[in-house]
Amino acid sequence: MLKLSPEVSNALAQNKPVVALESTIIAHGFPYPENYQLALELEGLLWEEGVVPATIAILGGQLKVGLSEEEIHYLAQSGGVPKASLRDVPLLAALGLDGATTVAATMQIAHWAGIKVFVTGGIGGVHRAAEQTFDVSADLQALAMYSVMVVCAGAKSVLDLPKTLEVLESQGTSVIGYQTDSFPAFYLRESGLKVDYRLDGPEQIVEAFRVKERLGIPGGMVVVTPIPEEDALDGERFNAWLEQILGECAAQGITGKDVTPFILRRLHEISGGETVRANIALVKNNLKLGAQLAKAYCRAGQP
Ligand code: PSU
Ligand code: MN
Repeated sequence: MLKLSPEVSNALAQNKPVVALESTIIAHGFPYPENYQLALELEGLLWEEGVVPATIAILGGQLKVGLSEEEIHYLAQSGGVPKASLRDVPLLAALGLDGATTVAATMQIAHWAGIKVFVTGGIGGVHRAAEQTFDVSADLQALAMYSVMVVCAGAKSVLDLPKTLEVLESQGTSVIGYQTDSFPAFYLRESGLKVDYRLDGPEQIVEAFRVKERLGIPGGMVVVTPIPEEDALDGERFNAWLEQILGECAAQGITGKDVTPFILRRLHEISGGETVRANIALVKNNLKLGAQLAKAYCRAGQP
């Protein structure tokens, strides 16, 4: 069921750098056609860096690692490809269906394929009021299980960030700040929270990951890098938008896996595209670091 593209398969066989990308951000994270353009641009940027892109999705029940332009276009414009997290993977595969993989499912499939670096915008986590709803993203479960470095700009303050960091600590997931002491909040450079470890070079991060592998410690590592200064949003305005949208969520009874896509879409609408621009900027910034990590991992040889 695992279908690697020839490019990804050759790169992995020859110990060449590969970076995994998720498909929920294509299908549900951005409007069309920005999502399609972004997905292709990210792949292009990786190729320029000498890194093979492996965008991951479930198509016709196959766990695809490395997509064609047509497949990316299909995910971007369809609107109807369901968001696929851990619990969806076996069902979609068994039934021959399509799924746009979240961070959790992308990590799982990347791990099965042998890919060590995965770049996304922000991870899912513990939602606000989780003490009532129990809404905790399966992204955290995946981070506890699959040995992949996940490069992100932290997580949105849509989530309860202190609780998210607590869960990561409980389950033994290391959180590393790349050239930063702070845990960033996606559109904002600061969440007011700290990371436990700041590492300033990709080689150091890779070494920590390889030691984890050598010790046989399961699970991933979160590597955070803040959105570039010039692309960050203004905190006060963002918080006002967010409060409004969380109110709409409650009023319209939006729950479960619909929460994240709803918030993203409403943010894009209310901000007149500002959040889309910031989101694109931070993903590209994450991608640069991801490419460096993938190359450093290959240079280091067998763990
Ligand atoms: N956070 C974002 N943008 C996103 C997501 C999260 O800022 O697009 C997506 C990712 O695919 C993530 C998923 O894995 O939402 C988490 O959803 P849930 O909370 O339902 O697990
Ligand atoms: Mn959820």
